Amino acid sequence: MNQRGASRRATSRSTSLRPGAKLRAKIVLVGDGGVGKTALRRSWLGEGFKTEYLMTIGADFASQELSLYYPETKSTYDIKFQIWDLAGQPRFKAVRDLYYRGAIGALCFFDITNQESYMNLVEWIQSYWALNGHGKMPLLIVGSKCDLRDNPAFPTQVSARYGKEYAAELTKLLKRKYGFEVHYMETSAKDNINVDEAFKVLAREIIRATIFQEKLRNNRKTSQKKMLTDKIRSR
Ligand SMILES: Nc1nc2c(ncn2[C@@H]2O[C@H](COP(=O)(O)OP(=O)(O)OP(=O)(O)O)[C@@H](O)[C@H]2O)c(=O)[nH]1
Ligand SMILES: [Mg+2]
Repeated sequence: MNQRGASRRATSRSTSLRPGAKLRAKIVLVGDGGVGKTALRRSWLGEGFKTEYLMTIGADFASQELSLYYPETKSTYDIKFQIWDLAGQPRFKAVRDLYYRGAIGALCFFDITNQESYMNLVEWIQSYWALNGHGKMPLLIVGSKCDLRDNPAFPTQVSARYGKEYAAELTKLLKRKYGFEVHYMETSAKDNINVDEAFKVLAREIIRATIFQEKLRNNRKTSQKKMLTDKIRSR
């Protein structure tokens, strides 16, 4: 994918969220090389599972729509995900960094059989927030390849507790100010476990954050208006 294509799509962000209107949401899939980002994307799009590893070069693009009922507003929202599946191998860093701009959601992966990929998660999250142009935006922590959980061929594993605690810590830091929660989910592209759910949970948090930001903007506008009216009255 060329850079012009990347930046053109990066700017396509719908700022208001109305039931019936389509929310275009650019999302990125990030995490170390080989953690299973492409496999999960392919599985969600119904493209099947491949056992051989074909690393992503730079980034791959796909789009997919989903409708989600959001109980808090009793409304259904249509979301068009523009999915940027970024290359995780270190050699692609420079080109990869160009693709974050405009992203309002991320699936941040580690492989449950690879402790280093868990340790590196923090850097992936930092890059996403630093380079998307909007700051601290929603994300889901994905513990991938859960079909290998407790498989004796993979003796070093990251326990679910680590994923859950990490997500809970981030939620504590972010929820009050940014309005969304961070969840942890274990997935398997191979056995189709939690594939739809991962994208749905991310969609829900993007909706939650967007509604929260809209409320903040409206409250700010109302209090500015009130200040102005009070000033005029007091003259
Ligand atoms: N057992 C198992 N293997 C998986 C799963 N997901 C991916 N794999 C395997 O892990 C390897 C890497 O998967 P990819 O999806 O290409 O990894 P990636 O994160 O896209 O890697 P980069 O493109 O290099 O960043 C492949 O051999 C896949 O078959 C899974 O859910 N279970
Ligand atoms: Mg890939």
